[in-house]
Amino acid sequence: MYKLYWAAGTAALAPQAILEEAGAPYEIVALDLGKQEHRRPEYLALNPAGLVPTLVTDDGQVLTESAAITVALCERHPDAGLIPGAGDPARCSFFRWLFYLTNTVQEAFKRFYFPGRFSTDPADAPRIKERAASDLAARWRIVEDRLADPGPYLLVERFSAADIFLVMLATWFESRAGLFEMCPKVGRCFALAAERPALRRTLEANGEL
Ligand SMILES: N[C@@H](CCC(=O)N[C@@H](CS)C(=O)NCC(=O)O)C(=O)O
Repeated sequence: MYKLYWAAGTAALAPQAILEEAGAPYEIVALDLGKQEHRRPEYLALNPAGLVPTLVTDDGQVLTESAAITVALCERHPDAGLIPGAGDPARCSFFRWLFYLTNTVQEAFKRFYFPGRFSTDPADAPRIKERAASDLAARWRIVEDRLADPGPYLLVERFSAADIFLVMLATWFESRAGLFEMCPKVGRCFALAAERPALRRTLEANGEL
């Protein structure tokens, strides 16, 4: 049985959705970030960065980094069909978009929500946040262009875990309606993904539906 160290509305959503898609048994270990439970020594022993999520596999491997966990789960559950296999030309595209989302879109969210962490001078926070907001808009537009060409998914007709990652990040946008107005193809991808029972259950468990 997998153990997912989790908090609602965090980067644990994508791994949780993949576990649901795969029908893999898992136990949630809910962490209260407000109580700094992710900074306790027993959690830091698993995830030294003190961030959520962490996955402990059924054979005892400890995995961190939501995108890495995403790939590992997809490969451990190939029947779920969420990642193109070795030798499939769509695999490069899968990694391109998953890494773009985690390195570029997710990165800007961090500056947007935690601007104080990006300078030693608290007075810089408003400018850091302002810049992050414009970066987020520009970076989502690149996703939008991809989904318009022709979509509806990042791998065109094929739903994959990259779309699950997209859904997770879309839930973080300050105004979901605002994101979908700016990026209607992102809205279409989100709506299609949310029709999947596993995604629906996960979004509900995270208070996102
Ligand atoms: N790159 C990491 C980032 C994880 C991350 O930043 N998690 C946030 C929640 S979404 C967290 O644990 N925040 C608590 C904190 O920063 O103190 C991943 O994708 O797993």
